[in-house]
Amino acid sequence: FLPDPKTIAVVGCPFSGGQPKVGVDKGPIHLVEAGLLTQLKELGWNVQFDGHHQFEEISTADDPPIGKLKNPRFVSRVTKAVAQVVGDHAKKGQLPLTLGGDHSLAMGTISGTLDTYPDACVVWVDAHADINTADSTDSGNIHGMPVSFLMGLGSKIPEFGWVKSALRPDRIVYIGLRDVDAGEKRILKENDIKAFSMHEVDKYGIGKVVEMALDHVNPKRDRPIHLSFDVDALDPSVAPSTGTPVRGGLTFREGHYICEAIYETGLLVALDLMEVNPSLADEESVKQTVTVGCSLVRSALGETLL
Ligand code: 6HN
Ligand code: MN
Ligand code: MN
Ligand code: MN
Repeated sequence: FLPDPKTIAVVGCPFSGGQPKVGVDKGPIHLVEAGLLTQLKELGWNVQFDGHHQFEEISTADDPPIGKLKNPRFVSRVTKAVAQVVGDHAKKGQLPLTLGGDHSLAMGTISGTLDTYPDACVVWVDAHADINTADSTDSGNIHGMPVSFLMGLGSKIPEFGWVKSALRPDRIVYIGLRDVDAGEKRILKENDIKAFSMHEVDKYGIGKVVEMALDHVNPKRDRPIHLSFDVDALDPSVAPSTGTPVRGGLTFREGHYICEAIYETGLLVALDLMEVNPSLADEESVKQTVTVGCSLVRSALGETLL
């Protein structure tokens, strides 16, 4: 889907409004400072980076909750801007690489992708399903809800009226789940959404799981793929610096295998790396998490082992 010369448009999103922990907004800065852009150039990509996006803050006083949703206006405004930026890059034939920031940003990135490629499918790699609705959420944190908003599930929030219900339930597949809220389990069942939890990763192995996942969302291997990778999909021993770590996650190799296998399809059109939080855990853990984040991105963009 991408014309030559192949160009990555890096969309740095220092944003944390979808969840309460400070620091996740520093994720993109650390990833870029660790040399990610140079590494991608070394893989043969043109890399375009116009600096990290600046989002005009809205003070909490001016952004009271709507129902249970926290920071709704701020999240809506930022994700809408991200949708525009990602969509613009994709329409130019570039591959948007969005560096988060918290996972509410995917409301923007996937909107941008679907606006450009209406038949795209999404591979969502995460410990969590991020499919709470405005009704089902316990935390009120919007990073736990982007998928339901993209599908138009739950009560409509006028503030998010710009989000089209463009994501079909059969066009997303999950890998790595292990902390899914009761309401989310119901939503997954009701909408017949395919998910490979850690149980299936253990049972079948990651190679088979990725094959089955792609068979579900992309049976003829002809649809563009958006990969949204939450670093908390990895086990906390591999990626400790993240806001909602859950034990029992993907190994270093399982995470990388997913990225490599998706690159191999030749169908990747957009990539998110989310939830790297350099303020959580000690310095060594931060370095480890940032380093693994960079290497996941490289694997998804063509780095091979041989
Ligand atoms: N993430 N299910 C929980 C919630 O608050 O709705 C956790 C969400 C985590 C979101 O990691 O991107
Ligand atoms: Mn840009
Ligand atoms: Mn997530
Ligand atoms: Mn997560």
